[in-house]
Amino acid sequence: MRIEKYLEKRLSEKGVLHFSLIDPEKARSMDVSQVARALERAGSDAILIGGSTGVMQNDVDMLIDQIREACSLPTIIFPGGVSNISSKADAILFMSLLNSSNPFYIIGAQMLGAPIVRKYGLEALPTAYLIIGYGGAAGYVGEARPIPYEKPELTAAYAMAAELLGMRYVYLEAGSGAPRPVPIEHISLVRRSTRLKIIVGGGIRGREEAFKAAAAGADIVVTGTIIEGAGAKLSVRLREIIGGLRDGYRERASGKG
Ligand code: 1GP
Repeated sequence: MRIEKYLEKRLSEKGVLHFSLIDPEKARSMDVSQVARALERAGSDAILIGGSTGVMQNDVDMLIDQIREACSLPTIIFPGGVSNISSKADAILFMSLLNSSNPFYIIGAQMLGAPIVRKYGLEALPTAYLIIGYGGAAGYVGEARPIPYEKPELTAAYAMAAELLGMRYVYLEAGSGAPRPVPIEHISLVRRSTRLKIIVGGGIRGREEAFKAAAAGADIVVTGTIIEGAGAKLSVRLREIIGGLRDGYRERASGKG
């Protein structure tokens, strides 16, 4: 429960958190140490590691070693499959892609992964993964039936089912690089309908999108693509996003969100 407690404590202090996603496949062309240091300096709260394609355990192990050397942020596996599980991480989002049309992504991969998670003693954060709209590679590979952007009630119904099944987190995913992030109506309706911790990601590139997600009720906002190719401007962009989150949370806490 170490990471779950860390997240709860940070949430009670800050109201909303920022996670950065590093895809091991894309990390090969990145200066990981520089990125990790920039993430910590800008005020990110944890690093998610995972990808839908081209990821072997060895890549994940090496990436985590590099991150550990450069910064002290916790590392959490965001698995695209069983090959993403690494003993070096602090925790894993133990996810079920609830709106997949293939039972493998709902419970099959989890059955294969559970003994490995146990063997490694990894902390599991039980998470419902829901693909909304665009979906990107995660939606395609996971054979999702993406929830239409204009149907927040379907997202809320899945989230309620997840809560009744005992999950504690819900990840609302528009897909990496989505042209449009998860609409705020989905976030606010899940917030009103459950007590799950709400993670939101996909297509969040700047202050405005971050502000809206936090104001609508996101507990954790994930950005991935912005670290690719941002170079020296990365810290500035991250600070804008994290500032947007803080202001969005203030708006929500003041009752206007
Ligand atoms: C993808 O939600 C994450 O799983 C991050 O998306 O790459 O669009 O920031 P972006």
